[in-house]
Amino acid sequence: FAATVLGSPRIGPRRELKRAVEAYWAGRIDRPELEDVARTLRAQTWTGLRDAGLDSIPVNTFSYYDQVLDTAAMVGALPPRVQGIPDELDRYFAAARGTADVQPLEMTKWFDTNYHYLVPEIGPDTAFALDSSKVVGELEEALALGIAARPVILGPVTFLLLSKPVDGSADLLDRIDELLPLYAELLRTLAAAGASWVQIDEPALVADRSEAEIETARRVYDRLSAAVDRPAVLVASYFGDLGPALPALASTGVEGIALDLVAGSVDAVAAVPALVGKLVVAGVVDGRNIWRTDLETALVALGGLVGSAGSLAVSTSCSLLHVPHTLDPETGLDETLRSWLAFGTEKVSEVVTLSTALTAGRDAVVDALAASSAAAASRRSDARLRNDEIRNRLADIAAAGGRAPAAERRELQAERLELPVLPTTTIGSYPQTSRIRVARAGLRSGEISREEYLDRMRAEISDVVVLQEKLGLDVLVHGEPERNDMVQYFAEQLDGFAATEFGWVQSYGSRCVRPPILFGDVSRPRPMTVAWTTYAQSLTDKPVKGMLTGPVTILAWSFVRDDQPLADSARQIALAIRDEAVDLEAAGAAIVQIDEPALRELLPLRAADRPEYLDWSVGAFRLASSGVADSTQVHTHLCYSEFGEVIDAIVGLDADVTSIEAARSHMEVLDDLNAVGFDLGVGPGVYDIHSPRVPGVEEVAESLREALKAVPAQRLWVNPDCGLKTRGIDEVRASLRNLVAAAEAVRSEL
Ligand code: THG
Ligand code: ZN
Repeated sequence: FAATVLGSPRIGPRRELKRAVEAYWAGRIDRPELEDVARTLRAQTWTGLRDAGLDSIPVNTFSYYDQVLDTAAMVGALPPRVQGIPDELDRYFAAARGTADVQPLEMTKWFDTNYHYLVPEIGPDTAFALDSSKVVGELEEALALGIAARPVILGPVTFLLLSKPVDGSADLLDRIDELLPLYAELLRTLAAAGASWVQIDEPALVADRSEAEIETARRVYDRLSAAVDRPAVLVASYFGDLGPALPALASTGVEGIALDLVAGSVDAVAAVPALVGKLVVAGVVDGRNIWRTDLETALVALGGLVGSAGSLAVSTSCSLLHVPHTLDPETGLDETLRSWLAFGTEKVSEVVTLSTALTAGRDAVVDALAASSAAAASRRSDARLRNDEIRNRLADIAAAGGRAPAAERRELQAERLELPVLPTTTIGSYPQTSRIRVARAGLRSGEISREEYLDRMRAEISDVVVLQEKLGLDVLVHGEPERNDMVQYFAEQLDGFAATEFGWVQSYGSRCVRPPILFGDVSRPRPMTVAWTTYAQSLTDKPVKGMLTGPVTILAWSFVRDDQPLADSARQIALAIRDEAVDLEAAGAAIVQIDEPALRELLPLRAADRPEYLDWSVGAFRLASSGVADSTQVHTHLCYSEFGEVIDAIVGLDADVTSIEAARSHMEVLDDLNAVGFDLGVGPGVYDIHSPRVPGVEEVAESLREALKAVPAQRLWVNPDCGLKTRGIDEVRASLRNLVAAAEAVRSEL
């Protein structure tokens, strides 16, 4: 084949799947209705890809929740605690979301994206067994529609590397020989059902892998390609270069290898002679960003591959799961900006154009090439890409000094704030109630005026402040009713960013985000949060924290410029956040919190690239946080539990107080921080906000006593482990009451 994509968005152009799945969970629709929505979406996706001109179409990229969970179900590796649930779909959703009696699987980030997959648990008792019904079902469904379907499955190496060993299991890759026969049988079944190609995804091979792991991958694909009665095998890599895994895969009998030529480079290909016998699927169209491809540049890259590959197909760099469905309904975007963009559908057209250029010659696509070049030229020359005032300010600040040493700051802040030992606080957001959602929708539809909306938000803030005073918390927040998604909220107010109306991207399960588009130099036309914080402060004598999102997180959750280093974009955002922090301080805030929950997420997949990343990301945070006086306390919040790789960066942030998601692994994180000499304020979350369960007083107190073994009382803060926006108000009230009582109890023991 000559033109394909590695996968498609699946949530639906109007989030049809999200709505259907949530309706099914709520019991509002039954299973046949859910399946009907799913089948219709799949058919639309496939026929759309076919009609656009792709000659090989990925299937089984649909999922009711997550493709890694689908794979666990396919190989019989759902956790034992859900095995007793008789209905197969209920069992699947129980593993994904939990039930009253059953804990769900853990969720974690899919490589360096903002997509989350469910982490399969594999123990000594996991008995792998093939259930190919989903993938075969989708294949047959597509073939019946006359689609040239190519089933996509997650490869066994990546599946095991992403899974979590439980119950005493250790190196899961040792289990590969149990999985191999299942994959071989699956290939036979798919061939018998009519598949001529199968795509086996092995993205784990673009991260650092040991020689033994690469050798395992080679052996796996030697074995699978030696099987008879199988479709042609395309091993797909994405999110980086395969490095030493490329020659290993090329030495096997697989027919094709897909390469990410956006995150990776074409140079690697020429160095691997064995590729001349294979189909190289060239991922030259960026599958995870929204820029229109410069087709001339892509043609040069493709040209560079011609002698090195047996044959060549054009594709996206990865699945289009990470971009919105289509640019079509985005009528609100500035025309010029719109002409620079390509979402899912538009990227498919680019793939077809490039493929046509290769097979039929440039003349067949001159108009498309000219349009692409014109868009690229328009983007390059747009005045919004360069704001010299901002660039000059950044150059000046680089020379300016930072904050005083932490110990000096601590004294100044203690004097100013007069907080008790073990101060209590919350992370920032309070429940997004239906009242808040109704008001936001009303403002959008024009049903209520801007003034009315502001009044209602002030009423929410007032409620939250009164609640916190009643509970006896020491450091208050305004509750963030005005923010739906924090990144969207800031991006909407910064120049250099654009927002979409329908640009939803799946984040996990039925949950979606609408990443803003960072297209130009960033500046802040006016304060973004000051009025809300000031209003909250006017209602209380307790300190109210100003709440900001950090530059790295804003960057990580946006579609970013690809015409300058991420580090440069980060510094521009940091400057805007710095200005906001300074304005908050000038308006009276004694504490400013700058959250960086995504600091870990952007960590490069290859260790060699990490020092540079940590350097600029920490630098951006410090730029954002060092404009305020030494007497103003800077807080930050980080919310993931795997701190290992960024532990030094946490020290580097130099925030006066760091709250972390650690309800489950409390002591480990504190010990790790101690080990690297961290001696600033720390608030290890004392209860898990991801569960509706209300923690008891004694339970929280015990957690604090544990923490006090690792951290002196003078440095310890008491807080939940994350924002409260997804919780119900009654749970929050009860949980925080217990949190305050526990802090009081432990204080009295000191
Ligand atoms: N914002 C953004 N990215 C994120 C998070 C975020 N990535 C990591 C983590 N947080 C993901 N968590 C969620 C949690 C909830 C939702 C999305 C991602 C969610 N979304 C609404 C939905 O799908 O119905 C839509 C929200 C909206 O209206 O904007 O509930 O916090 N950028
Ligand atoms: Zn958090």
